[in-house]
Amino acid sequence: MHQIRYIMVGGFLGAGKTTTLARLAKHYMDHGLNVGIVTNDQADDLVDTNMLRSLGFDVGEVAGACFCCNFDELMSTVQQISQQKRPDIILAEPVGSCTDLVATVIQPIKKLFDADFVIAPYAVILKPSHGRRVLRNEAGTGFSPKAAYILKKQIEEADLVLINRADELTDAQSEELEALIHQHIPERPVLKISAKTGQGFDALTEWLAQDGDFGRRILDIDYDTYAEGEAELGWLNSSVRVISETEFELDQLLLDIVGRLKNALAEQSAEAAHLKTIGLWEGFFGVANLVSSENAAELSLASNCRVKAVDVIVNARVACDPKLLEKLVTEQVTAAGAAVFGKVEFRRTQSFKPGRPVPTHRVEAPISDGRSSD
Ligand SMILES: Nc1nc2c(ncn2[C@@H]2O[C@H](COP(=O)(O)OP(=O)(O)OP(=O)(O)O)[C@@H](O)[C@H]2O)c(=O)[nH]1
Ligand SMILES: [Mg+2]
Repeated sequence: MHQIRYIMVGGFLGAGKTTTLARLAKHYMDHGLNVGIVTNDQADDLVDTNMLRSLGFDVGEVAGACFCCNFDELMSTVQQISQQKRPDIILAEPVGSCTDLVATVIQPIKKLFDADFVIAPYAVILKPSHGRRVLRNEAGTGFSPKAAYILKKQIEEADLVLINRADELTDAQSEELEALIHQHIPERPVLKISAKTGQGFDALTEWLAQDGDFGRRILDIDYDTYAEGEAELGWLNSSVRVISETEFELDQLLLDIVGRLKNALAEQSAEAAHLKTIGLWEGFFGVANLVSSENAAELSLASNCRVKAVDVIVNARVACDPKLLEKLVTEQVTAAGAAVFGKVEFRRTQSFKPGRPVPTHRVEAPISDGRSSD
């Protein structure tokens, strides 16, 4: 009987989940496998979905609530993907402020859909910038201890922790991160990867191909702290059209939006967990990001094109009040549009604090699927 391998990759906002999944999807497709990707967010207008579709992948989206709170939609999205071509692999990206995914997603799949899926090892990405500050228990992480709690819980439930951005880390820095992880969760397997360059991906795909009883580390978690930590993040998804009488560089506009927002947030001492923006026009697309106050704004995918109009989606997750976030995004996107002599039409903006997570299912003790691991 054909079972789908369910590969979920977790990790904090901006850790590199989408970049990792895109690389994994390409790897599996190059090996002749059918791959479906499921993205997730608290609202719609997702940079990730648009980016992955623009890259040519088969993507389903669960928008409006996280996987754990909308488990049925996760399963029906997988079914929809399966209607065209039955996937060999489903790659799932949970919301970066979510945790307790073993108890609320993986274990319920084992319990309710055991015949349909094989669960791959649950890999969680550690984001070096915020990961280092949180695991050092530094004051001034940019996040409150409650938001930092989420990042810690995320790695606690992992079968495998991935230290991403190895391309940027010195040996001493990645050794420090590994030591910090092991202080927090002794003896947990750790892999150093770069989702950008592909470093460490042979080892990662070997890991993910293992059959075993994975996804069984059910957290001891305080939902009040988790909910309060998540609610400290301002969330904004906005879609905008910029129209100019003169041609402009699409990539420059995207970088300018993120760069201006970085400065505006710094003035308010508001830490960005992840700012991302995609610009789409007539089949062309570019993406720009900011993953923390200590990183620079960067163009992660270049369109290399000049346009007179572009549809822009901005997704911002920042430790600040959502009203302030909306004001800053409105001002800075308008200013970036004006810099290319453009008129900016805000089509739709959703800004809010994530609500308390109320999982559809929560399994209290791991279900054994008869396979052995560890
Ligand atoms: N240098 C470097 N940059 C990376 C690497 N992986 C991801 N990035 C960049 O980090 C940013 C965030 O990556 P994403 O893959 O969008 O992160 P994410 O975890 O999906 O973010 P959310 O969905 O918002 O939680 C992008 O600008 C990526 O290009 C890496 O290995 N090295
Ligand atoms: Mg993502």
